[in-house]
Amino acid sequence: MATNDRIGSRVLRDRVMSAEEAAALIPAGINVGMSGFTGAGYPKAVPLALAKRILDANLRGERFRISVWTGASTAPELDGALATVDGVELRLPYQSDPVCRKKINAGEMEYIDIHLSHVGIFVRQGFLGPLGVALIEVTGIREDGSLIPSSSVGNNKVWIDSAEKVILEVNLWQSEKLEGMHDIYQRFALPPDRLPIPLTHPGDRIGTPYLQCPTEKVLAVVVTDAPDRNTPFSPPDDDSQRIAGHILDFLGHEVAKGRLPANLLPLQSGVGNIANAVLHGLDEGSFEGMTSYTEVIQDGMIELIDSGKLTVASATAFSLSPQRVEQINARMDDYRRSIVLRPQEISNHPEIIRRLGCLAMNGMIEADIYGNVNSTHVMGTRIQNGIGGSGDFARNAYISFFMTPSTAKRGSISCIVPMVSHVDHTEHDVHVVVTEQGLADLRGLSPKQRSVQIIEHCAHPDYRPALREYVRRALDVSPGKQTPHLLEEALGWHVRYQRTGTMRA
Ligand code: 0RQ
Repeated sequence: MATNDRIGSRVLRDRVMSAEEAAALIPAGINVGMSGFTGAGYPKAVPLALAKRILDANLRGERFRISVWTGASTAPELDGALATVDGVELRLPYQSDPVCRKKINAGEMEYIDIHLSHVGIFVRQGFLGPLGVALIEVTGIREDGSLIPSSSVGNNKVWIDSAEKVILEVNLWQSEKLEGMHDIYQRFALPPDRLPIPLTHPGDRIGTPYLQCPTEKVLAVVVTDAPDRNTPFSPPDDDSQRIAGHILDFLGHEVAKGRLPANLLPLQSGVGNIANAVLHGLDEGSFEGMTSYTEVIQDGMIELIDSGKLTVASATAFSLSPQRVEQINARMDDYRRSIVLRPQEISNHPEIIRRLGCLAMNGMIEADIYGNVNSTHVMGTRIQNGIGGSGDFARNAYISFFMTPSTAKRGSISCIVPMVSHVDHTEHDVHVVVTEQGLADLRGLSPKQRSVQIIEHCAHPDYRPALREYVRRALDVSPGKQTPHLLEEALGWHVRYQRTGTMRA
């Protein structure tokens, strides 16, 4: 593929330069909005060149840091490289990089963990300060200067609209057949001028396939040829398969009761082993004509499309294994009919999620006996990844599921606790808790009733006696009987783990 075939605009062809030359145009101290969502569509060359520049500055004894805003998580070439040279002052809205995590938890990097649907609004309203540079990976540039997005859309439209200057990476590795898969909604407005977003079915197209960027904003165009992160998926383990089994039984039960249509409602699925096991289970199950309105399209979604069980999938990014990427790239014309990639302002929009009635399925770190959920902090203080889109979906879902194995760290930690050590999703936003032990349907139950369901159906049998005993004594001595607690003991539950290595009362 010749570079010129991918850069139709003559004006922008004249701005092609090396990654090092482009990185030299990024001043220290600014906010940089980068493309990228779950390891797809992130810039591959300029962040590495910038990291090298920062390292050189460090060696000269100079401090050089920028703030990095993205769609969601990226990859070692971006987050890892910049964090390793201590080049990130502040990171938002989501990360899952081990080096970043270490720096954040050591107090060496500021991190703002934001609902993914809020980021665009915050930037457009000016809450986060000026955006100096947008650094965006695209599949190609058309003759008129409009941009063909790549394997994720994320916040790219917000960055391009809001940034003073734009640097583009044209990645020849991305399939040129991605053109036409995207739907970029163009009519965003701030209150009081907002209008309803006219999307009533996951497959609706309400925008245009291209990102618009004034050519005078573009400082540089860098040509790359490198793959997305694309981590291989391991086959679902036993716990994941059991969790998936409980969810499938529950969905069947809801259909039988007439509370869900036979083809279910649009599915939102987090990423990872459990989510993939659920999708795999749906592929083997009997539901037909399903749809998906979600953030990321992972392998399990593609399997469902291939088997004809999923008719359409809407997301903001791919998150695929290397084998699936090859398959998609070879049959892109087929997939373009059943996949729509949108800005995350639309994929995660509460108005649309509520209207469509999504079934939201997300992972968690721990849940408490009353149904509050911690998705982000290990032992209350150490960030793991971030809330991502789980809050956008859970709060507005038709049914919101939270899933985890009942224990962590080879059984020494119970993922069902008296009181979560950090709250991301409150008891009001959590409808169903699922572990390999079973499923607790919390809808329509009071806190005390919920505690029975969660302990008896979800907690590991080794921890049930301690949790039952906690509730019994809390009911006895707690000054309030609505949500009974023994506060010192509830907080001590996690502290005790640090002393004894096991999280039992
Ligand atoms: O630690 O890596 O040291 O072994 O936490 O846990 O079991 O690998 O779980 O990969 O499914 O992630 C909630 C983090 C689960 C994820 C979370 C330890 C455990 C391990 C990771 P090690 P696992 P998963 C849409 C929705 C928020 C974002 C979201 C997440 C590590 O699902 O980031 O939902 N969710 N996005 O050992 C102490 C406990 C623990 C514990 C697990 N109770 N106590 N440690 N761990 N439970 C997707 C997007 O937004 C893109």
